[in-house]
Amino acid sequence: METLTDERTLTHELATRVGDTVRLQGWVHNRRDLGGIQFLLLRDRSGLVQCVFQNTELPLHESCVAVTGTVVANDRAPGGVEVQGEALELISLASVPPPVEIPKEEWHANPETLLEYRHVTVRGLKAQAALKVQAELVAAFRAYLDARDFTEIFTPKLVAAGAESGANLFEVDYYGKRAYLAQSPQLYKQIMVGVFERVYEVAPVFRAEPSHTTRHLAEYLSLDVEMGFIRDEGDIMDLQEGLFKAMMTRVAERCAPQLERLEATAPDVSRPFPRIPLLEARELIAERYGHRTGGKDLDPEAERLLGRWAREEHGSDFVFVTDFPQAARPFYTYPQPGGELTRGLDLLFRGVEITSGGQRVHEHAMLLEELAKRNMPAEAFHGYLEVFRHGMPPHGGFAAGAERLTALLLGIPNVRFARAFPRDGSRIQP
Ligand code: AMO
Repeated sequence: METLTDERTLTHELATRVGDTVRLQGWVHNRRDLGGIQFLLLRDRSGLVQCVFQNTELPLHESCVAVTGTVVANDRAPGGVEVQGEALELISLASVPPPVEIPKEEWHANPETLLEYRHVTVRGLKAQAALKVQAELVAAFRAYLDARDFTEIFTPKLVAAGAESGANLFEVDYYGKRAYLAQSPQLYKQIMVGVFERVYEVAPVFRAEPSHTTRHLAEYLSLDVEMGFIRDEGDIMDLQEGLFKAMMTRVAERCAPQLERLEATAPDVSRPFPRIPLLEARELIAERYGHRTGGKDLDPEAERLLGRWAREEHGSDFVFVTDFPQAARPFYTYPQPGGELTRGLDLLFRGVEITSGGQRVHEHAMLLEELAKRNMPAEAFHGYLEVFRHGMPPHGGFAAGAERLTALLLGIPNVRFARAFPRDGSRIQP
């Protein structure tokens, strides 16, 4: 790899540099003073190394330093090598200790404190590992779709109407008029099918979620896909299955240190993802596990049990739930004949919903009917509706929340720790 600063060595290169004199730059991750001998645990973007000094005063945690020294093998040192420090340069001194001890970052123990000081605690190795895996997931998402002739799109986040249900919209004063923060790029990604046939978007969306849960954020990164000229929603499931398999495979290949840091294992994606209609899923859960769900959807416990069934019976951490009833889906979902069910579906990962999607209505008259059924005003969707009078192919798509996906993959108990600066009902800083 090309190095930007010639004389700088990264900690991950040290195993092959035993005997060399190197110059490292990074942060004081930890320090220990045993009288005449001092240990500085140096952190750079590639990892950690122990540097040993004599009669040297080490600066506060998180100070930026440069260490010049000799690389020596040491079985007892983390990583099997350490650096015998010869010179310590102070690049940027920390003037106060960190608000939380970064090496002791523990999400279960003190989540509120960690989030309050997130601008500093986000440097912790677990936080860093989670965000690195997320970046890799997003890169894999783009790579898979680019290779299949999808085009990345960029749609507005200030909108005149909500695309999903109205309840959780954030209102904005838009030049004296009422506007909203986009809940999803749904309507725009469909419109863009008329341009590119196959599109995707990676962008934040906003939901004024009323309840405080460990799986909901007020702002999250939505990974959106839409594809035209499909046969039916089966094509959308095939696409999702291929995509998620590719994303999981890439993380397994490229993120071994991060997975290890978080004691996580990438899922085995060698088997097909089972597909089960919602009503069948509800019966199965009632019969097999004695859990009966009310309402029109699956409750979190039902999702968890269905995830368990998929794992036990099909060796899969993923399962599609298909044929959702109309009452549980937005107006743009393609209805099945008879008026009860739709071609809307969810994908569950490890017992939690990770995507929603399906086939969409592409006929103008049918769209008007679906809006009317839900008592939604057609005027609010004027431009969108207009597009369906200009030739739209059968199409469908889906969206995943990047933080939820990252958290489930890594076993992170709270989705907030899968976003650098989470927003929720009680937090807008840092
Ligand atoms: P839906 O509203 O189900 O569907 O959202 C899709 C996926 O986004 C994630 N998600 C969230 N993640 C974090 N915090 C939240 N508050 C939150 N809400 C949702 C979940 C969910 O599965 N337009 C449709 C998608 C489509 O049909 O293409 C939509 O937005 O992972």
